Amino acid sequence: MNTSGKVIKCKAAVLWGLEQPFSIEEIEVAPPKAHEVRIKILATGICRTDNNATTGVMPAKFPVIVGHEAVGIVESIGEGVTSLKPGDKVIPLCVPQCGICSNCLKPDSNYCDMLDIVGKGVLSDGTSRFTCKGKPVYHYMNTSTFTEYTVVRDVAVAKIDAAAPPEKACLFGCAFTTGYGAAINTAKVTPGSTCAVFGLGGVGLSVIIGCKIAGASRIIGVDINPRKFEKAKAVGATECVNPKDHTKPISEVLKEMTGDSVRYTFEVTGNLDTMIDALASCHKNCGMSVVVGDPPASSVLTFDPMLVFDGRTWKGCIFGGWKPVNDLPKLVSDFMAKKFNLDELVTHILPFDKIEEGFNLLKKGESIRTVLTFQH
Ligand code: PAD
Ligand code: ZN
Ligand code: ZN
Repeated sequence: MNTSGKVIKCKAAVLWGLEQPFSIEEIEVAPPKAHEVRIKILATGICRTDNNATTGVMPAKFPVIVGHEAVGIVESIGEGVTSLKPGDKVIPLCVPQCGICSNCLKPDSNYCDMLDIVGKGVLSDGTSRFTCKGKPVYHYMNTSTFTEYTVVRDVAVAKIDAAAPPEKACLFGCAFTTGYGAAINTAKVTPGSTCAVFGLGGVGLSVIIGCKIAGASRIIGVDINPRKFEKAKAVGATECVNPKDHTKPISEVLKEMTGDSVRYTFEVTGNLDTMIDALASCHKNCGMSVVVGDPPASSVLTFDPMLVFDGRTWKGCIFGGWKPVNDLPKLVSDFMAKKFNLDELVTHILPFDKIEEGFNLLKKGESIRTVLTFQH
């Protein structure tokens, strides 16, 4: 049935308010307006950042449809869309690439002005394309993928290889791209170096994959949940440490383990204390620490300035520093050419209406990535 230009009724997981469960509802999805694209979602991963919207750690307007790590098929396009056509296999982008803002024009910035980090939750004309029970439902991070159909801006879409398997390739919509890029683009990990990765979830394991591909000789995984160690080692960690097993600060433990030679550290938990621990754990004069975890909204961090005065570099990155419209198709091609293997990252595949179960696995620390699949 040709649905182009028509309102589509479909299932979506709506969050009606903070700390409320996902409610599977029938929603209406309006046709795409100018420079927008309507996408049929095939598979979507569950990321900590989605959970952060349910708790208020990340700003969102309610009611909202969250989700930002997906693969889908373009169902229809709005006026003026030239880069995409119905049938294209795509990844919706939480970090768009408009190509014309001052940030997109800088070769080394991916902080596109279209990024919705403050949770405005609407498209360019200031409105939403979703309604449920007569009420508008807000978008999230330009993507909103916990729904059978979504509408996004055309600058927030990367076209990928039609043969890419959705339940793995969706990880290019966030976890893999973010973690791998943090190691390759942001830290620029050097061959033979020693790295430490704090937080061994889907993003942290992707940092490990990046460090390994960059040629790091020692990669230390750090997590307070030892059940994460086996997977971390399977993707390239050479050893793992639980800070709870030690009375000394983790920076001292790492210094002793390595003879003070940790060159790169990555904070991939989103805890403020861990950001300081990761900074203190890299070499005081030539070390670099990268903040990947989302700091809680409106949080303030106090730290000893000697940590940076001594010579450490403290950086952060959004979406691994990639320019996503250009770079994601290439990353997916590298995946198809078997440059990296994402098998270890996807621990659970569930049907979409088991979304609540998927979030419980994340909260209990039992999953790396749960991927939800759709039966259209
Ligand atoms: P996850 O919850 O799957 O993994 C986080 C891991 O950190 C878990 O294994 C925890 O056990 C571990 N952890 C928690 N507290 C501590 C601690 N104090 N010390 C050591 N380990 C700890 O999350 P994820 O991998 O989906 O995401 C990780 C972070 O990255 C999270 O903050 C998320 O919001 C952020 C993120 N950032 C970007 C970006 O563009 N910068 C993109 C995607 C996700
Ligand atoms: Zn994410
Ligand atoms: Zn831009």
